[in-house]
Amino acid sequence: MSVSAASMQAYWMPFTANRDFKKQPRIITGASGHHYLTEDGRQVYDAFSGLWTSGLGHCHPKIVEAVQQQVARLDYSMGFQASHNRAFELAEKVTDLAPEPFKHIFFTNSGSESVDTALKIALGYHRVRGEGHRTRLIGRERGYHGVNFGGMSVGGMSPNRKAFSANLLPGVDHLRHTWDLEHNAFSRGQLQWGAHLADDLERLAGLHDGSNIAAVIVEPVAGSTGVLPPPVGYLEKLREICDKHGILLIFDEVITAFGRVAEGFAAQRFNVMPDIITLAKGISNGVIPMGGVLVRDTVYDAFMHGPEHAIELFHGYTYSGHPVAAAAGIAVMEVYEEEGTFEQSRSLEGHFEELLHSFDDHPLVKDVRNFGLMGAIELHSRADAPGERGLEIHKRCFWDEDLMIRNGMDTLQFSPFLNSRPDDMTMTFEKIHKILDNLD
Ligand code: PXG
Repeated sequence: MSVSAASMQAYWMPFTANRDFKKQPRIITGASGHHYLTEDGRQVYDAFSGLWTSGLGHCHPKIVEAVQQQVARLDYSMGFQASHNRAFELAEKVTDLAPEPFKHIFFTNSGSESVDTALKIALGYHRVRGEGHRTRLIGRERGYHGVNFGGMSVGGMSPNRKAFSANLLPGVDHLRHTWDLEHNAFSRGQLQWGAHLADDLERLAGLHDGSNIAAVIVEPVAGSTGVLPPPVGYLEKLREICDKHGILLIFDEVITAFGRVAEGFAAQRFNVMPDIITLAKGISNGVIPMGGVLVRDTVYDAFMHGPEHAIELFHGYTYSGHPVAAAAGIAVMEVYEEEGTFEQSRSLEGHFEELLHSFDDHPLVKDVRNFGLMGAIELHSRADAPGERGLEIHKRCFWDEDLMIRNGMDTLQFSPFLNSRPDDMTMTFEKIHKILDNLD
């Protein structure tokens, strides 16, 4: 084994059952294109494209070269008070790709940082405009907005909140989630039922008075919770209620941006424009950690007042706009354009949907959901052992089928490459069928 027993103990792995993992570690030592290389020399097909991160595949030559060149030319420069060319170049490329009103981007290093940055920008925006009383933040049940205190507070995944319950931000409410088996089981694409669930925002505006609410944050398609597409008309309704009460609408597009739903941003796919967009993952194809917050002109302009020698937003990270991450991002944006990645992504949607829904009648399956190249198969849990069946499938995929998938408890999640070969997608689900057919 390439990892020593001592180093195995030294590393406390994130979001992993550490003791279970360390009994039979699943170690990756390389990657190329659509495969990982394992330490025992196997090629494992990656059906989750990293962690929703690597839509273009692993070690894309153009991105690798851009990173290699940049790290030798400028490894790091201060990002406060001075900066470097690459961050500005990437900012222009991303804002060019973004919907019309989004002309500015603040760089972060992860989705979690993007979310907390977005919440701070929203609070700061109201304050600079003389509406400092707008302090309440609204998230949604089953939402995932990362693991920092802001994102955890507006997030709605119970296990992530449980241990920190008393320390979450005050003044946060949650909209109801949109999952309802009675109305939406085995849905394909957007849900036909549930637009009215957006009225929950009107209820909260009535309860607190809309003038006290700073922002609402939602994932346009909820990802981590197991892919919950929005009901038809739901996002439009949220937009309408936000406008009525002067509330900022934040789309958390950490997963949905950069082609996952066949457009630069889900805002474009759904034709609903938020005020702030958070992003990460696909901005650098996962190659170097990076995230960002896109804001409308009106939001940026609101901060650009007061003495010009004064800092407008007291916020930033040592590595905001890191030159090597920015170089990766620039190469990634070029590849998206040169290879027609978002069109490729769209052309795969139908095949992906059919493959996922070939599980609709399986006795172990409770629900199947998909949107764009995001898919989930939710299984019935074993009595008294929620999550066990999902983890077992993940492990069988890895060891027996040379396949990497992700399970969130008993929900199997799929995030195919944006440039997948249709045959590989078919092979992926044939293997899943084989495993499910031989599982208790
Ligand atoms: N917002 C959203 C919508 C996300 O999906 C984050 C914020 C946090 O990003 P960082 O970079 O801080 O991890 C995420 C991350 C999964 C899975 O299995 C999802 C994420 C990360 C890891 C696994 O669904 N999303």
